[in-house]
Amino acid sequence: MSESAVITDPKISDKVSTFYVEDGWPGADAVMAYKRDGVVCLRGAFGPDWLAVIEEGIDEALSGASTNLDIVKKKGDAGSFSVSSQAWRQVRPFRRFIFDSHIADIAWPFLESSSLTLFYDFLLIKQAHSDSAATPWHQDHAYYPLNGKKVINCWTALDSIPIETALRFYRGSHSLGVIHQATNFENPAEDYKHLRRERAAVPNIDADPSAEIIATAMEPGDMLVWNSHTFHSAPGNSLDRRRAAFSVNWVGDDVTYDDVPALDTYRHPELKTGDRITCDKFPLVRGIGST
Ligand SMILES: O=C(O)CCC(=O)C(=O)O
Repeated sequence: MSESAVITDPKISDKVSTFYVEDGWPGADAVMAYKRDGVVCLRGAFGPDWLAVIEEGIDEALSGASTNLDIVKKKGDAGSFSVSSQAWRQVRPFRRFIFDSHIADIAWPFLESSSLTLFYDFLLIKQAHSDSAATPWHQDHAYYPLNGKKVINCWTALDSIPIETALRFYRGSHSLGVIHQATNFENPAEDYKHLRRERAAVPNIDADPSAEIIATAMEPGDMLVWNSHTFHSAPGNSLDRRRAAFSVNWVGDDVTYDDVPALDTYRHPELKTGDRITCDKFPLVRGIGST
């Protein structure tokens, strides 16, 4: 696909509500749009200085500092994609960004919570022509051993992301009140490792005429904020350049632990069902302690 390609799927509209740094945010209008749609975009959330800190972190993470790093090249693709999570404890620049930038101040109002707890960070790099590295429809919450609704993903674009490689959201799906099964990203035809069979399978969102799919092009430093119940997906990277993002995931005061099988990133051996999750691994960053 060339860089001038446009989305041909008429189902996808450029309707993610967008707010600008000059407006001072997140204001009440941004929080209201997030509550209605389950996602908003904050333009220019981070400038070149903070983006440089993240890039420093990426260099460290990819040179061995991140102990939870996967680099995958799908069959037939020229480029690989890399994911790393919970790297903040090993990667100092990621720690700086999470604790010293204004990201917590932006995130906290969306949760309408007395506290803001760091859940984990996530680095996603789709190298040029990782064409098959598509992200299937999923709800982040399907992977979490958590109960509660105050869980958000703050996803900062590190590259220009035209709409054809942008994340897609099922508008308002956070309000459906159902967590579906987790999808196996590596092979969506196979069951996810920690599949919860009692949950409903992910519906065919692309074929559902009532599902409104929204997306938006992004520039470096723009940040999406979405709820962990919101369905989203993304195509592979068919461009001739990198498409990377760094996300920070936060929880608020209605969230408790659910002691079920899940990836180690999201679990803590000492937490029991019903516990608040705030601890060394999931530290309190704003507000009143909840342990
Ligand atoms: O950017 C992508 O392809 C997927 C990102 C995503 O789904 C996530 O961070 O939860």
